[in-house]
Amino acid sequence: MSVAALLGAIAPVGVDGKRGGYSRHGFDRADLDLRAWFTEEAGRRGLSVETDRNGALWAWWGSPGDGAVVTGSHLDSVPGGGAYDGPLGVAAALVAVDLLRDRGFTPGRPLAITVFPEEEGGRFGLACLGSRLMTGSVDPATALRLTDPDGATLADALAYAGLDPARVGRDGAALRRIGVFVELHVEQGRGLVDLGAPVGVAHSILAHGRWRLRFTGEGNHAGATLLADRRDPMLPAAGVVLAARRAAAAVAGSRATVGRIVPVPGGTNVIASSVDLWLDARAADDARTRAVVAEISAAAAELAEAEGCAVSVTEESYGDTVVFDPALRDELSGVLGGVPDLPTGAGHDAGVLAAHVPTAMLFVRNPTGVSHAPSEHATDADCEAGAAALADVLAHLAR
Ligand code: HGY
Ligand code: MN
Ligand code: MN
Ligand code: MN
Repeated sequence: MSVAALLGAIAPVGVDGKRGGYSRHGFDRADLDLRAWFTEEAGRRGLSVETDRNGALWAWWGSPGDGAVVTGSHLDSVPGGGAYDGPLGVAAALVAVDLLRDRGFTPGRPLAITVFPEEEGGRFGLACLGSRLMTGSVDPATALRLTDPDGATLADALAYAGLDPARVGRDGAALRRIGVFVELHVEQGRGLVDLGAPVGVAHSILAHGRWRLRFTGEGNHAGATLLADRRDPMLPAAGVVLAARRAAAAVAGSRATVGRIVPVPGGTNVIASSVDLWLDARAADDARTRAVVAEISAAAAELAEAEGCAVSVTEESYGDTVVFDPALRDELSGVLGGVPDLPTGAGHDAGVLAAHVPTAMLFVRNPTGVSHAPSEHATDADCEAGAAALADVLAHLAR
């Protein structure tokens, strides 16, 4: 079965009628359907599937064991996301197993495909939640208190998925099972397009984090309240959106984005009592990311004071720059005939695991360069080239 056919099975009609985002959340019905799809496809290939204490799926070729060659990615998406970010890595892994079987290859060490839950943080707000739990990069008690937009907690979601919330947290046994982890991912940018290459190796990941800014003012009537009598939190919130762009523009290579603003109560004829907005900030290193966020936080304080509002800034997640192991990068590039290595601005479970186990990433060309939107794309031919490259890498590592 081709990568495209596998992707077609799990990318139902998106928001605009095209192939687009699917499971916007971890551990809800849509996500459980995707997990069932993966389990069925893995079973078709004779892979035995287990779920670890943090909800990651592991599909084993042969018996589970320590020091395994592990590949995989995620199946959840962002609201209105594309059909490749995450699923391409999972589908390519399944096809790579097919290709290796066709070649008569038998792994010389345990080999597994993993699916990490809640990579996008689209439901509980913490990106790479599954891999952060596995590596102990997030405190379990803090994680279990995370709530989704409907007020359900992660503990509720885990229980709904048949898992014991009391068992989440750093999983040393799982980490010992990973001798090397290789994630294949659609490129989120135009690097490979500009290089004219279908496949590449990841060099590094930007430092990046998420901050919630909460502006608190006074809810009131949109018609009966004179302007002079207002303490409208929407004004400083709007100012921060512009301040974020200014702050990022002043630091080379950095990015700052406000993609989500939630006024409370959110009535058209109601002055909001509070406004939450989320800042996504990224830069080449920790110092620059922190500098951008400090600049934005200072602007937020000034803007809030000018409108008689209060503001709080809460860091919800953060990951420092990741530079993938140069020797492993070069080794895999060599296996693939010298494909280029390139940086990425996007975060990944591989970026979390890299601090704990030998880790690498393969990228597949994205002709649009767009991601986290329905126009994210990879041609069928490049998807197959990615799966073939992954098969070569897995055969090399599991020889
Ligand atoms: O947000 C990211 O960079 C990733 O796509 N989760
Ligand atoms: Mn993503
Ligand atoms: Mn991804
Ligand atoms: Mn009224």
